[in-house]
Amino acid sequence: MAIADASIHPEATGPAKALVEKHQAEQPLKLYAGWFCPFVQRVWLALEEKQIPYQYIEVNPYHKQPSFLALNPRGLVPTVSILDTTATTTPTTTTTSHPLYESAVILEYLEEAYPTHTPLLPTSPYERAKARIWIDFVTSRIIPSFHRFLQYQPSSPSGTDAGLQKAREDFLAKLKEWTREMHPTGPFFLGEEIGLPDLVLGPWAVRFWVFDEYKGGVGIPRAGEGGEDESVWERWRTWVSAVDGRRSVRETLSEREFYLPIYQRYADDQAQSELAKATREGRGVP
Ligand SMILES: N[C@@H](CCC(=O)N[C@@H](CS)C(=O)NCC(=O)O)C(=O)O
Repeated sequence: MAIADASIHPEATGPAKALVEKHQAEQPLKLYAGWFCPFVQRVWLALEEKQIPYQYIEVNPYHKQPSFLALNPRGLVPTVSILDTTATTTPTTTTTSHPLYESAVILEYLEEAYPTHTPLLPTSPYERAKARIWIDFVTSRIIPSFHRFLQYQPSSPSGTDAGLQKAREDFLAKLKEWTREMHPTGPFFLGEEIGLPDLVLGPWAVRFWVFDEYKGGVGIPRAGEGGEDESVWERWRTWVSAVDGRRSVRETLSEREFYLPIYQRYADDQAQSELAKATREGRGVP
């Protein structure tokens, strides 16, 4: 059955449209993507940062076509398909395409499969493991909290609703916890160079305007107004401005007006995506 989410704009616009157009030629690695999706943006950013050749293929994951479900039975974007030239599944086959899905898994795969491309994790096993704790924190803690806040339905439209304020405070507490783990000066999470922690949260950080639009503001204090948390928020602002100014981030974003109807449905708690349902049922990220 068609759901309202299925009526999203069919293609990328603005800067992302230009990038999509540059990545239409056939490549061994295909990115099945939705222009609007922050999980897709994670992988798209990694492909851009690592300069891995890829073919961009737009998919509307709310119309679950059998050909797409054959690649990813969960029917979610991002999904990638990789041409493995070494696989020999039958005596006569020398090349096979393999699908892969789940943004965090794809990011790890790209790190391992393209070792000579720009690394996005530290070299020391201990530092890599620590980075993974905070990568997981984004998916298991920050994003569910982002969605509880976004999908919260206030009992009054005034923005003073106590439940809304609690959702906001919970979200801000998680952001602070993450920020305290950053490299002291950065500007990125791990230091001077962009890395996977930045790529996993960046797509949400550049969408915080949705809280201004629908929920009375995200609540991050302005410079100098953070009180006893000022140094944490100062570090956060440094990080956001580095991420927000990054070429790969700018070029993978569409025009804001096309995100509006999508986020409006989340803000009204009407979205029927797996993520929206998981949030309603307290299940975190699907
Ligand atoms: N855990 C997945 C989540 C991906 C996801 O939820 N993608 C959304 C678009 S942003 C989707 O494909 N939704 C289709 C649906 O909910 O049916 C990942 O990290 O890749």
